[in-house]
Formats: sequence, structure tokens, C-alpha cells
Amino acid sequence: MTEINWKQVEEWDKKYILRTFSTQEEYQPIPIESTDGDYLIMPDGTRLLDCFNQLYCVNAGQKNEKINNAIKEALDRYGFLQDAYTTDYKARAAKLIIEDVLGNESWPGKVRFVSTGSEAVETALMIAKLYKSRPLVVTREYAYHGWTKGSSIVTRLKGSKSGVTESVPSTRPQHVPGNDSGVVAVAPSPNCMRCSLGHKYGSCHDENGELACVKYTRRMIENQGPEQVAAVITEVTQGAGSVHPPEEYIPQIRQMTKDLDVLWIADEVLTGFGRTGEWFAYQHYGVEPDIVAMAKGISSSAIPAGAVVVNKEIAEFMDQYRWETVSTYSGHPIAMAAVCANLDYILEGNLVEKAKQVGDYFEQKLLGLKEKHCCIGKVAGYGVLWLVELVKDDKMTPFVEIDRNFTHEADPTTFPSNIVRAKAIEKGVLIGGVMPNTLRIGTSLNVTKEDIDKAVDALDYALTYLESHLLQTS
Ligand code: 6DF
Repeated sequence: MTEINWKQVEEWDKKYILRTFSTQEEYQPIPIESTDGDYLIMPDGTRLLDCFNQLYCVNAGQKNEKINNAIKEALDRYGFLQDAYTTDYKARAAKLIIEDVLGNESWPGKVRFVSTGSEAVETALMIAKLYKSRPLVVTREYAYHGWTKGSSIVTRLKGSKSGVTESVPSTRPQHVPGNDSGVVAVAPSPNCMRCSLGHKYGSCHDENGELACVKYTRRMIENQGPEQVAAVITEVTQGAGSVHPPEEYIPQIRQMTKDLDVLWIADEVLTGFGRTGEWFAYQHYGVEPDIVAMAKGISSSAIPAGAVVVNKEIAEFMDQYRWETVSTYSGHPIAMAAVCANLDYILEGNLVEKAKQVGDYFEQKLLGLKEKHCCIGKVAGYGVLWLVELVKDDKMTPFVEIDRNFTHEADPTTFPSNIVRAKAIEKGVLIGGVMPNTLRIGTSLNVTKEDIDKAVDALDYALTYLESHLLQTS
């Protein structure tokens, strides 16, 4: 491989690329020379264990040999074909999803491919509104569903709506004008540690056992008029917003949507394809959605791909129409080859079951840290997607009061999650998460126990620093 002039690379990077998350002045390049499994390799050979799994999207591990070989083989056959054409890759990718991945469930009808998670959510929202002929969608606090117009409206993390903020803490963020104009209703998130309704989990069920946040959502829709509401969209466990629901929440939301005759869109962009120890997170709760948005793990991000699966009734409805919607790269043959190889790899390696077992080990190790560190208020998750809530006392007080409502005018160096991240990197471990008080840990499905031990040791080191640094001074 030709010698890379990384000094020149960083110069061009700074000079020609629009930044996100940092001002130009704040920006520091992070040069990565190559990747391997759960590791990023820097130009000087430093290996970083990636417990962010990039953006929880490399399920089969970096540079997966099976996926890479399939891409190379497809490149011998194709450049590019648009969606109007039929290829074996696209047809087989659809068959694998409907028959091999979801074959033991009766609901799946058909799939439409797109290129990203935001596009998958946009398509899911559009189909739901077309099918029900209703304008309104219900989302939840702290939801993250994407950055495009429709997906951004149902995204309710204030700091995640493509706004701009100066680095001076006192300035007000500027949101994209008109970007939040749209018909959406916002329900409470099942964030039991800090219940928006002021309840305490365990004493918030009504006489029928319904959670207060579900009852609130039900009343919202009844007051709005269910005949106005096309769907409720939920992540099953909130990824960017870092909220893991109580066991009964998803089944009760599903029952509520059936009672009120509105669709349920499960946004599985982040949780799909084995990440939580099931093929899809909704399967932990014994329910079936009407529509599922998916991306990330569909191809393990070797090549961008996304998809929407609709139930049989919606598929039959859509089949009646000449539906004009076009996404140039929908069903891209090389992306579809990557999807087929990725699904074959996960199926053949029984990686969903492996992620479930690894999840038990992750839980055991993280609960062990919770015993040792008073700054851990909560550990929750499954498979290779875990949440660690950082608190400053046994009343579960957050270090950063604004918590999940933060926007980027806050000083990120004061966030305990960033302090932990900076210390863990000293041990060669990247810890995931974007909220001020919450770590969101994710790896590939085939992460080794040795690497989990390495991640937990780095976390132990970082939490010890956090407690000595923040708890003594706060
Ligand atoms: N739906 C969900 N997650 C998502 C995403 C999308 C849709 C972002 C990138 C994330 C997640 C965790 C931490 C930080 O980016 P995209 O258009 O392919 O998918 C939008 C539930 O999590 C993206 C960022």
C-alpha cells in the first residue's frame, strides 16, 4: 500500500470539509489508517477497541471477509442498476429478510430498500400515512429517528435536529428554520429514572396495570382523535436518547395501538439484525409490528443500505397502486450483495444467539462495576447494546442537570460521559454514547469475552477517575 502522508491528509481534512459537532476552531482530526473486527487502527499502529461500534452499525465486525468477498464478486458483474431493474442480489436480499430472518412470524409482507436509516424512517412514515390516509404521527421524548425532514420532526432530542450552536456556552442554538414544522404529537418517554410524569416505577400502574406513560399516550391519541393518527413510531430501546424501557412498556404500547386502530412503526435501524440478542428488539416482548424501519446492521455498514418491511395487509394495499417514489440507489446491486452476505454470515454463524449469550456476560461484568462504583445509577440493555447511567448520588441526581434535553451550547468537557470517554481512550477503548450523563456501549455481535473484559477494565479506570474528580468537587 502506498505510504500515506497523514500530515497532508489532516491539512486537507481541516481545510475542505464542513465540520459536525465541533466548530472549526475546536476540531481535532482522528486519523484511522484501517479497521479490523472490533478495532480501529491509527497510523502509528495504536489499536482502539470500538465500543461505540461506530454508530452501533458494524454488527458483523469491520472488514468482514464474507461481506468483502461478496462485494468484490458483485463488482465483477455490476457497476450500478437503478430500482426498476431486477437483480438476483436484490431479490435474494428481500427473500432472506422475509423468509429466513422473519420466517417464523406471520406479519411480514414485503420490503422496500433504501440507503440509510433516515430514508427508511421517511418511507415508513409515508407508507403509514398513505395506508391510513391520516396526517398525524405520535413520537416520544428523547426519540432519535434521523436527520431528514420527516424523520427529524419525530426526532425529539433537542440537540439532534441539525441546529447550529457557537462554542460560547451562553449563546442560543439556532435550529433549521421550518425544520420542526409538521404534524406530530410527543408522548412521554419511558425514562423511569427521571419520569416526565413525576411517577416512580412500581407505583405508576393504573387499576388495569397500564403504565402511566402508556395511559398518557393513549389519552393523547383519544383526545387528538384516533381517526387523525396514522401511527405511533418508537425505537424499542432508545439508542441515541439512551432510554431502556421497563418490560411491560412495549407490549402495552402495542396493545394500545391495536385498541385505537393506529399503526405501530418499530424503528429498528439501530437495534436490528441481532444487536440486542434477537434479530429485532421487538421480539424480546412477544409482539409484532405493522412496519419496521431498518438500516445499519442490515449490511453491517460495509455499504450503506436501509429497508422498510410492511405487514401483509399494507403490502396488499400498496400492490394495488402505481406508487411513484424514487430513491436513486434503492436496491443498489453492490449494496444488495453486501446485505445478502451479511445476513448469510449472521445466519450461518448463529450470531444472534451468540449476541444473546455475550449479553449475559456484558450484564454480569457491568453489574459488577455497579457494585464497585457509586456513580453508576443504572445498567440496562441486552445483547451488545448496553446503557450505563451516571449519577452523582444515591438519589440518582444527574451530574448535568439538563440531561437529555441538552443542546450543544453546553460545554461538552463538563459532561461525565465525555470525561469517562477521554479516560477510557488512555486504555485504548472507545466508549459509546452521546448524552451528557449516559454511556451507551455497543460492539460487534462477535465481540470476544477478552475484549469485553478489556472494555470493562477501561471503564473501571475511567469511573474511578470520574468519582475522584467529580464527586469530591461536586
Ligand atoms: N433511526 C434510529 N442513529 C437511529 C438512526 C436513524 C434512524 C444515529 C446516527 C446515532 C445513533 C446513536 C448514537 C449517535 O443515520 P441514518 O440516516 O442512517 O439513520 C437514522 C433509531 O439510531 C441513526 C447517533
